[in-house]
Amino acid sequence: MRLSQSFLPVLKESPAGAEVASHKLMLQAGLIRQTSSGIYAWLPLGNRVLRKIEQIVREEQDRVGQEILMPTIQPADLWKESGRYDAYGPEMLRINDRHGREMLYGPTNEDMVTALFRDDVKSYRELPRMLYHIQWKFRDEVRPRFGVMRGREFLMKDAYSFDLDEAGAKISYYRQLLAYLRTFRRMGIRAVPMQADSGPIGGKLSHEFVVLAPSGESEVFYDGKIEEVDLEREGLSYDDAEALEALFREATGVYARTDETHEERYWDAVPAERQRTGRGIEVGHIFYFGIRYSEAMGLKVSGPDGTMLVPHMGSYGIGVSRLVGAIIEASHDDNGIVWPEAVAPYKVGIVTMRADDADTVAAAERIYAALGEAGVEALYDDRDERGGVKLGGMDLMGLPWQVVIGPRGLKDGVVEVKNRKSGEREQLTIEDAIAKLSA
Ligand code: P5A
Repeated sequence: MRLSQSFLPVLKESPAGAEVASHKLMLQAGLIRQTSSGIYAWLPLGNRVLRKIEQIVREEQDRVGQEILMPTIQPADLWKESGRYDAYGPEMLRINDRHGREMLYGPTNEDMVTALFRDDVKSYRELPRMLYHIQWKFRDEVRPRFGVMRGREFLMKDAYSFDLDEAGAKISYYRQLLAYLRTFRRMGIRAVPMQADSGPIGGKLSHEFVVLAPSGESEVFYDGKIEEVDLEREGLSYDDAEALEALFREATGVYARTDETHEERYWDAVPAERQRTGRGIEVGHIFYFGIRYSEAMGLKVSGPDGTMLVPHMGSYGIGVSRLVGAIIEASHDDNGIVWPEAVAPYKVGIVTMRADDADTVAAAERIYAALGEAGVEALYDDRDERGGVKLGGMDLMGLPWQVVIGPRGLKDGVVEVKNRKSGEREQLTIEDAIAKLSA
């Protein structure tokens, strides 16, 4: 993409009113704009990151479940059936349609998915199942803040599992645990599973996935031993129930809690030299709540001997839009964002130091075309701007690689390739630069 043809409104000054680095950087680098309190429009750069995160989530969820798409608007009746319409409170955006029917903008989908499943599934042979979707949610948060990290409208991946009994439901829970650990690792971050409260979703087994960052909303307490646990278990099959349970025990057996569940008596048992405290951002949350919704909504299937069974369920959320902010919190420096390559909006930024020098422009065009042919996503700053301004913009946007082209280097037949994260610079011939960045 050529910057001269992009909608990429970069702010010169750090925006006022943003409290945390990610919110500031997302506004300054032109990823988002607020349209009302807690509601944001995603501009091209932000949208590309959001879609990359979404795609990683999708690929990992496809290994354990099937994708569906439920609507954002739901009938209130479903929530009355499950018995939580009144209990949910003012966080729910309630709407009346033109016929006066009560509707709502979904804050989550347990009720709807239970009804969908109930209407079509009749036999134990059709279980277990795992369904997920990636859809916008609305929660009228009392204090929307930190940009997309606590928004009112936000993109969530929510999965729902249906099993014949508690033992089966636990395996579904362990599968999602592993899928989550792999998902976050692919995005270049490490999220620690922490024991959680289940809140308005309900149930007795629940874990949050927390990315450590000083600006996080929750205080966290954990045993440093978790850093040594191999959480992603390469090669572990989702069909190996025993190994999944072993992973669950190891990953959740180490003390790791937020301020909501922290208990001094267990904390005191962690050796002092291993006690770690800090702050964290919740990027995912998983729940096992048994027959809470299936029983209330009349979901049952016939068992092998003809008796009726009430399926055990769980739900599993990932804050897709929150992750954009969380990744920035975990990966930025004084000059701007430092995107992990897997979620970067473009892999390479191309900068001409002198847009009025024909050789510089020719070299840049050649690199841009070659990268395009190799399928490498590049953002080419072809504007007639001062070189320094362009370099500052590139650092701010945080693309993993920069190719800087100017008359001085070209005289010696080289361009500069810079790694945004390490700051390392290499002088390479045009061909070598193309080869390196296409690898
Ligand atoms: C699990 C899936 C649920 O809603 N029902 C379906 C369960 N869980 S949750 O913890 O309430 O939300 C799941 C994840 O969504 C993100 N999230 C938010 N992101 C941005 N702004 C918000 N206001 C917001 N609220 C929740 C979090 O990442 C959370 O873990």
